Amino acid sequence: MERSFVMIKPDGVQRGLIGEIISRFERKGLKMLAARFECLPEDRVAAQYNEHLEKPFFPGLKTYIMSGPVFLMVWEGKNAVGIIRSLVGATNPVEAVPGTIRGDFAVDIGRNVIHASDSPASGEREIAIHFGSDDLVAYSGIAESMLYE
Ligand code: YYY
Ligand code: MG
Repeated sequence: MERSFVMIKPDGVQRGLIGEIISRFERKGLKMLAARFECLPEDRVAAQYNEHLEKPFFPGLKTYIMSGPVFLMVWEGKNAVGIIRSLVGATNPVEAVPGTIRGDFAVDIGRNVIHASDSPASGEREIAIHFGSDDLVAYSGIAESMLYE
């Protein structure tokens, strides 16, 4: 099983999309392991986006991510990282296909509603930035015997 770190960004929270996004993940068959609602401190924003620290868009990205509360989650499932990236859609909403979260709800690249890990390794790295191992709830999903072949 793979795990992915997902964050509903301040625009997604303020636009009332938390329930809509969780619902899409639940319907797909993914399993939530942890969640937290908070305003992020600067050090964790920098750690999460460490690959982008030197990019010209980083100062604006940091200000935006810290502009209000975010909803952090850990989701698990077979191929969870790739499946969540396909539910989320392309980074730039102009390229995000309708039916994806960004395709349905976003317009600007700098206000694209949601973050999701781009590989299993970044998933584990990003989970460890925001959650301790005690925060991840272990339980069996009763639908898994029907979901997985
Ligand atoms: O993983 P993903 O969120 O789809 O895109 P990244 O290339 O990792 O960029 C992270 C984040 O930075 C993106 O969601 C919006 C913002 N960003 C931006 O504001 N302007 C860019 N030209 C590229 C990225
Ligand atoms: Mg990324």
